[in-house]
Amino acid sequence: MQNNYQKQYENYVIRFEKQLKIALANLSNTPQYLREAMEYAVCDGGKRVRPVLCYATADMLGVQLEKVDAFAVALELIHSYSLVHDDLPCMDNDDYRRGKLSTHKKFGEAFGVLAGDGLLNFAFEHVLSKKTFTNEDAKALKFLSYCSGSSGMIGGQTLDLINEKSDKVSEEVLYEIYINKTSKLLIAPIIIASIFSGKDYSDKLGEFGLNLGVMFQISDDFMDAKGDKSNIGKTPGKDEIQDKLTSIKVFGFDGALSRLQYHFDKCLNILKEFENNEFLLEFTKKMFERTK
Ligand code: GRG
Repeated sequence: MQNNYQKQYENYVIRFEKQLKIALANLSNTPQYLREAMEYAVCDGGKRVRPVLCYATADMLGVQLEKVDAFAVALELIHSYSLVHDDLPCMDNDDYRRGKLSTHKKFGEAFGVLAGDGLLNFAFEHVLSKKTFTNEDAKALKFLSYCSGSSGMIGGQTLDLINEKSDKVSEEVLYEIYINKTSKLLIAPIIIASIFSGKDYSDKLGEFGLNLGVMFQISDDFMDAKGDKSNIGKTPGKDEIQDKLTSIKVFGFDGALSRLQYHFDKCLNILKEFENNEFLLEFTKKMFERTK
């Protein structure tokens, strides 16, 4: 499975990069400097986890990949915008992202803001430009707006900022932050793909995405604590230096590790209820193992 998995992951990424290139070629009337900043932020870097999740879920459920191509692109555009804004001095203030200078460091702060704004808007323009726009597309786009907006990722980032200086943050609040800031944009690709299957898998797959997202964020906390710049692509150890709100801070090292295991087990149990689950099982294992 190992080699098949890697090959399949690469195939999804190749497909995604092709779709991204086509999409970006349609960016019209965008000032050259802004366009360069947007392309810098979204091209050449990142694991492409959200597009891969979207394609893999589509494959698992027998959905034609063509149907989700535009969403795979939109998801990565939105994710990339969130990283650009997260790196700004008024947010996390990071000079490096994806192994290179963060967008505002390269293009200036104002253009970091504008490149993020441009990517976000272009994500919706791109999906709305699908040649045939079906009811499923509308439903999927509505879900994407919900997951990335103030009831999802932006809301989660808000709660994170509000609580980050607090001495004592409850388990409930930390989970609310992680579910919104991280899980929602991982639930989105899974549910979007499932919308095109014609069947309602939202309960089970929503639960899978939620647990995957929390697991992903806890493992990200471990990687910040233990990683080096070459493998995480950004400045390591910042969470502790900046006294950030993380699972390690709230639960301690062992507590965070046991929660990681708990969410991993939950993911596997849900996936086992599906046929053709091999890729997603391996994907989940890889996410879990990257912590070690
Ligand atoms: C600024 C609106 C706004 C939101 C920011 C995404 C985010 C919310 C903050 C970034 C910091 C962070 C820890 C986010 C949680 C999600 C996460 C682990 C992002 C990193 O995603 P990867 O690992 O990154 O998929 P690559 O670079 O591989 O795409």
